[in-house]
Amino acid sequence: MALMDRSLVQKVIERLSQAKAPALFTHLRPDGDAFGSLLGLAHVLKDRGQTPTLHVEGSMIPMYRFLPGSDLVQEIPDQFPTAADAFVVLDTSTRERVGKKTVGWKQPVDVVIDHHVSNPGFGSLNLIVPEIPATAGVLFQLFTTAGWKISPASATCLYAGLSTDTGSFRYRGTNAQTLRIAASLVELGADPSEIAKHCYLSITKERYHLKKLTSETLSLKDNEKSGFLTILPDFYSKSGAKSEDTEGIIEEVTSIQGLEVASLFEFGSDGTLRVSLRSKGRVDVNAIASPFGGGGHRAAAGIRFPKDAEKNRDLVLAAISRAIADLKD
Ligand SMILES: [Mn+2]
Repeated sequence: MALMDRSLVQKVIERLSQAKAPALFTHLRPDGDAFGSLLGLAHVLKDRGQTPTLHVEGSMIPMYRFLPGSDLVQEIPDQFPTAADAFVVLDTSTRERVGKKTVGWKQPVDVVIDHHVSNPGFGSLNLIVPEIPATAGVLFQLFTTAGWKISPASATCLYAGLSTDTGSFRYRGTNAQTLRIAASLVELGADPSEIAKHCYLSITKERYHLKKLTSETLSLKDNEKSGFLTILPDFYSKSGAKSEDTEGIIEEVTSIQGLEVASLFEFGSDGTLRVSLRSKGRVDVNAIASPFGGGGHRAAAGIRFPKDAEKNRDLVLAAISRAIADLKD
């Protein structure tokens, strides 16, 4: 518990306890930690007699429907829900990433719970713990401190979040404490092999096809220390895949021997560009993303550009080249 400010944790516990009907949100293009944290918190609050509502831009992703309570997840409403008495945001590094519809809301964010080092703290209470590699892990520590019961359903959701955000406990940041949290969640009812089956061994053939098309675009540069992939707008019509199917494609490039940085450039049909960056750990990709208004972690970061896709792709590639040139072997 040394990692978390005790008085802040106490305030978060009090604020969450006070709410009869907290509205829980996470980031757009949600991943395993986003859904796992959202549902993990929802189960605990429901077990305490509260009635949380759960909101995600674009609603539930099929891959994560195995998570207990996934039918509770709703599309984000046009306005902040009138019956809600707390605005809680999980695993989301900026206010904008809560979702397009929410950006104009006057309702202030009450509680932010996150692990992104780049999070500026956009709530009244901000429990941001970069030392824990997943928001699900931050929630576990919070529940333990509060003495709140973690049901098998909640443990399953939190374990899924912790497992996916650490790349199955492989990424830098995974430490003894991470594994202790995982062990506790297993004791509380999470089934590692069952969760892994859903998170890692269940891709659709459309996703496989998108991955194949994207893999063929691989370009190695910087003396084969960096590599990038490109997704063109027509890859979706060719493969039948959806935008969430890009998750994980970049990891395979990162695994190439000798490679330090992998990037993926997704060109939208509307001129936008979405960039994903991954590092084996020597290069800080959060530092590459930040000057462009992006962010994330040392080993994984992202950037979004509303226009000038090709120009911005070249600028990011140049920044990667400079970061690699700065490495001392
Ligand atoms: Mn996360």
